[in-house]
Amino acid sequence: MSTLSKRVLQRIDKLGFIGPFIANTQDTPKLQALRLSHFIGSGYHGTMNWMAETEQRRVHPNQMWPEARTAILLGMNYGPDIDPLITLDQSDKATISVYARNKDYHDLMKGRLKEIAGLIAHEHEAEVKVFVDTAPLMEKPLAQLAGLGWQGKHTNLVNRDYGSWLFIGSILTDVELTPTKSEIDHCGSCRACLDICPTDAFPTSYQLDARRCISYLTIEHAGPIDHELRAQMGNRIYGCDDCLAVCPWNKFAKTASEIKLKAREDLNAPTLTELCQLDETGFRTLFSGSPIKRIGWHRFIRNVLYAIGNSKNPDLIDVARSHLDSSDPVVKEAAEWAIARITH
Ligand code: B12
Ligand code: SF4
Ligand code: SF4
Repeated sequence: MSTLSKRVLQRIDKLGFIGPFIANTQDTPKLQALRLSHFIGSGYHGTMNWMAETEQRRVHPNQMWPEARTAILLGMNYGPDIDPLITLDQSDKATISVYARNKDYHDLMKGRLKEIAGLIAHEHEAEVKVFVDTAPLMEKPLAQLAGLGWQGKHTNLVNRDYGSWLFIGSILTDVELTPTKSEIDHCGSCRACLDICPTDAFPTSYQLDARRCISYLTIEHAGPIDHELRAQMGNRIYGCDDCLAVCPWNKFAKTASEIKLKAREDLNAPTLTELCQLDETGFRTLFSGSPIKRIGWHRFIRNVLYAIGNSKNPDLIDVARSHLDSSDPVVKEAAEWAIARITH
C-alpha cells in the first residue's frame, strides 16, 4: 500500500483543507445500509425522493463505483466569528444559517478537490472522482471511518479540534492507500443538541426525522409548511444551526480562515422588512454565488413571511400585505397566515 506524496500533502494544507483522512472503501460497515434503509423506510427523508431513488448506490461507495479502493476525506472549516443564534430573539431580524452567509461551499470545495485529485491521479496513475454533498455517497460515516470526526447525536460529524463547523469533501480512487485510524464517539452523556431542537426533530439519539428539521423545511421542502411546524420555525429563514451551535465541542472550534466562508456583514442580521421587499431581480443579485439562490425567490419569500408571522410584530404587517396578490399560491397563503398570526 502506498501513501500520499509530500507535494500532495502540502497542497491539501495550502488549499485550506483539514486532513487527509483515509479509509479503505471495503471497510465500510454493513450497519450503514441498515440505518439508511431504516431512515428511508420510516419516511424520514420526506420529499427528498432522490434519497430513496439512489438508496442502492448510497449504501456503499463500491455500489456507486465498484473499482474504488480508497476514500480520502477532507474537511473545510466554516466556524463563525460571532454567536450564530444571536438574532433568534430579535423580532425584526432574520436568521440565516452560518453555512449560507457567504459563498456556496459546493463550488468552492469542488474546484480545490479536483486540483488535489488531479495531482493524485498523475502521481499514482490512478482513476479519481471527487464529491461534495450531492452525490449518492454517505459522507459522514465514511468520514468517521477515516477519522475526520464522529457522528454526534445530532447526526453531524464533530471533530475534536474544529467542533461541528465542518464541510466534508471526498476523493475516491482506485489506488490503495494506507488508511488512517477511525474516530470513536465522544458524546458521552451529553444531549444538548437533542434538547435544543425547536421542532423536536430527533426521534432518538443519532437519528433525524428530516421532515421536522427546519433545514429541510426551509431549503428542501416545496409547497406550504405544516402550520404546527411553521409556527416553531421562529425567524430561521434558511437552514438551522441550533443543534450545531450548542455542542460543547465547539468550545475548541477555530473560526474559518477561508475568506469566502466568513459571514458577509449584511447577512449576519438582515431585517425581515428588507428581505420581504426584494423582488426576483433583487433576490438574485443579493444572493449571487450564495447557496440561498438555489431555493428560488418564491420559496425564499415564503420563509420570510413565516418569520414575519412568528415575529408577531405589527410593524411588519404592511410589508407582508404586499404579497397578498402574489401569483404563487404558497406565497399568497404565507402572507395571509403571517397577517392573521400578527393580528390575532
Ligand atoms: C440529506 C442531507 C440533509 C437532510 C437530512 C440530514 C440527515 N441528518 O440525514 C437535511 C436537509 C435535513 C440536512 C440538513 C443539514 N445538513 Co445536510 N446533508 C444531507 C446529505 C446530502 C445526505 C445525508 C444522509 O445520507 N442522510 C441519511 C441518514 C440515514 O444518514 P446519516 O445522517 O449519516 O445517518 C446516520 C445516523 O442516523 C446513524 N445512526 C442511525 N441510527 C443509529 C444508532 C446508533 C446507536 C448510532 C451510533 C448511529 C446511528 O447512522 C446513519 C448512517 O451513518 C449529506 C451529504 C452526503 N452526501 O452525505 C449532507 C450533509 C450531512 N449536510 C451537511 C450540513 C452542513 C447540514 C446542516 C448543518 C445545514 C444547515 N445549517 O441547515 C443541516 C444539519 C441538520 C442535522 N441535524 O442533520 C453536511 C454536514 C457536515 C458535518 N460536519 O457533518 C453534509 C455532510 C454535507 C457536506 N458535504 O458537508 N442535510
Ligand atoms: S438543524 Fe435545527 S431543526 Fe434541524 S435538527 Fe438541528 S436544531 Fe433541529
Ligand atoms: S451537543 Fe453533545 S450530544 Fe450533541 S453532538 Fe455535541 S457532544 Fe454530542
